[in-house]
Amino acid sequence: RTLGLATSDLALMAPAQIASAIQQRAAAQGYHLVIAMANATSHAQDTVHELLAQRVDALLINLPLDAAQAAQIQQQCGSKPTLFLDVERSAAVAQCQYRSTSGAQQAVDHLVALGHRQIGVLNGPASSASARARFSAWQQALARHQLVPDCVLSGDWSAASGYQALLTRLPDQLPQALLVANDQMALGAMRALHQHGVRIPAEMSIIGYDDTAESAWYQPPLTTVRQDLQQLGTVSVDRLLAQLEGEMPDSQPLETELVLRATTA
Ligand code: IPT
Repeated sequence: RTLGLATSDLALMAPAQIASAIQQRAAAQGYHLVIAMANATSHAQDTVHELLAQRVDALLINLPLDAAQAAQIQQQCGSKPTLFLDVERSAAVAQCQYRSTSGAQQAVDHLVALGHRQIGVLNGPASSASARARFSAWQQALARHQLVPDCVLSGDWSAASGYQALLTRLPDQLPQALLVANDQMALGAMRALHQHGVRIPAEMSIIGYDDTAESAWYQPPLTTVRQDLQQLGTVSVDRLLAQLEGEMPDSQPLETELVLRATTA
């Protein structure tokens, strides 16, 4: 009784914490977990092949995929139950994902309520379905307040890329507030701002995305859109096991929550 997890780079905080939660839930339900990790150059199909070669009974796919790629992977897995964690919402495959719209709206409403009108965004990589979903959700949320992004930056999810992105705007081309697509890039952005003496939140507000375990320990503690990664692990294993029992897949989105800490004012 073995489950397989194909995952994005575990050097990133969110995928690592999701994998940890999945492993815990699988063990609690009496399943062994095999992990195959993709890297920057590998193809999703090769990562999935590694799992299939180890005769797993069902697969969790936490790789960024568009709808067509997901359909290919689904086909590659044949009759084995599969569940996708990072895929275009429109894909015709079983999914376990956070809703991207509500958290973006809450974050934008919070900044607007604080009086901010110049709101910038720091996107994740364009190759990622979830990064694209977050960006379009922010745009829609801003449009409801007759706003467009004041500046559009992007990174590759790493803290280093968040740091580099902010350097392109420092010292004085900064928005009043910045929506960042994940907490790690927010960490790097904050480092660049500290280096230039920009006070957070007095001179610039920041909202991250994920609420990984470290985010409450940033200086100042990070306000962020929380995806409960422990819950994601639990629910994804339970949904996959239900499929193994022959139930119809449940692809209901999970709900995010804005966690107010100390980086917005
Ligand atoms: C997504 C994280 O939100 C982001 O921070 C980054 O780590 C990315 O994964 C890596 O692929 S969470 C994913 C389940 C959409």
